[in-house]
Amino acid sequence: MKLQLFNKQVYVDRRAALKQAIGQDGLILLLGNEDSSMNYKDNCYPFRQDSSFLYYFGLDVPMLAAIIDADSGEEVIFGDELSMDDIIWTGTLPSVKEMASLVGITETRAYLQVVHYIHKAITSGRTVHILPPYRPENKIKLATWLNVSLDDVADHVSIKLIKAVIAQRVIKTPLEIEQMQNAVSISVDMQLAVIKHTRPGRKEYELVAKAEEAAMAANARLGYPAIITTHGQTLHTHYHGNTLQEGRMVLSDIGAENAMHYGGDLTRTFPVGRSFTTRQKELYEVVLNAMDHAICMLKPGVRYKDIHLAACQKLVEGLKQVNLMKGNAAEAVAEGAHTMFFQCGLGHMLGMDTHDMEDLGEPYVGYTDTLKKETVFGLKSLRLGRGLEAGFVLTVEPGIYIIPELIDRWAAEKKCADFINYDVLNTYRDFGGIRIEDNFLITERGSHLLGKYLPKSLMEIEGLKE
Ligand SMILES: [Mn+2]
Repeated sequence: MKLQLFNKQVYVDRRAALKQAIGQDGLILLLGNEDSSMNYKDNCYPFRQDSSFLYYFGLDVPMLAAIIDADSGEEVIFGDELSMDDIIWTGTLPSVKEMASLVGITETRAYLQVVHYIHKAITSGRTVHILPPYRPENKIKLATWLNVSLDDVADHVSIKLIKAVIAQRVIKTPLEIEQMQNAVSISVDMQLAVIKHTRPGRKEYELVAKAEEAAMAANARLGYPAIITTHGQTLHTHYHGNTLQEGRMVLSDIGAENAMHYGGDLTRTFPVGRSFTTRQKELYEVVLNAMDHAICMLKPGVRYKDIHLAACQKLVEGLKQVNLMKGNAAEAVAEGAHTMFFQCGLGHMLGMDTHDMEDLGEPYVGYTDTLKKETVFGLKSLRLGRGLEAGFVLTVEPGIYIIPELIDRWAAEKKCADFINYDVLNTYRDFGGIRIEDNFLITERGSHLLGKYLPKSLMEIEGLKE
């Protein structure tokens, strides 16, 4: 097995920057992931290393942990050598020492020696900085090693470390941008394969197969489970058993995770048959106009929340044109009337994680000490609100989702009846949903579309189907 890594200096520099951000203030403990069983111990999910561990230590191998001593500067990787059984069943690997040297680390210890380091630090009153665990096995380890209950692990998470890691990872370097360009371009190829395979009579899962094939053929995999559906109104459905029927649209939200674990996240909505119906065309244009408006606003200093709200207003203006909404567009957005159609946020950070660093906490990744996430329907699902900075990579993904159950609920309450034409809306009950999503790098002056261009206008999409 060959390990895929950046140059050693990349990791040395990243850790040096982290040490500087933490200052002389105790131990930084970063846990890698271990293999996770699917239905019995030896049948595991595909291994996915923790992204922060990958960022600072690069080693895409299960059962490693690492410590950075912010006081002494010492860096240690903890891991066990393979047993003969490991070698027989899963093959060989370089020794822990050899792997550590690939990322500029000379000190290595057996895995459980990490406990000794932690205890020593705690007994001498030093801080042990940890990130919030999202896997049960790592949570159990932390509880055991720190000698606290599982419920109390959350209280021992280091906000200082969270903020330092986010500040570093959120600004993508040219090396990372190159990886993301690659991941998004593979995602484009996946989308093209799906669109070209779409025709009446086929099943949704046949399209999922095309997406997986295109990813695997590029030495990538899906960064998140495919959303390929003729019921696009369900934002994150993973059911793929429907038959594609003429007259409906397919919503395809898929993204590659490349060999270096950087990801893309693209969505296109297209007709099952050759062309969109008139209603589909009209609402597609509404979403596309909102998207174009949002893209024009992308630049450092602008709050993403304001871009989200501006996009919402564009959606309302468009929905008024087709008589689904009425009244003053700004007031409609202030009242939340648009959330009948657009229940989620405009986008999120993107990187090694599809929702980049969401494990570290949305309040720190997408918001700040002074800008907190709102709790109302709609804005509670906006993962990114803060002011943009050059080097951010994010998604822009407006949509219109016609959810019959939501129509009935709101109509019964006469909710936002000054802004929504319920009689017209009821004739759209079977419409489905539209989402269009691309990925952008924020630059000094504005933004840059990542990856190869993926057709998105009505004409371009229909052109692909000929
Ligand atoms: Mn997305």
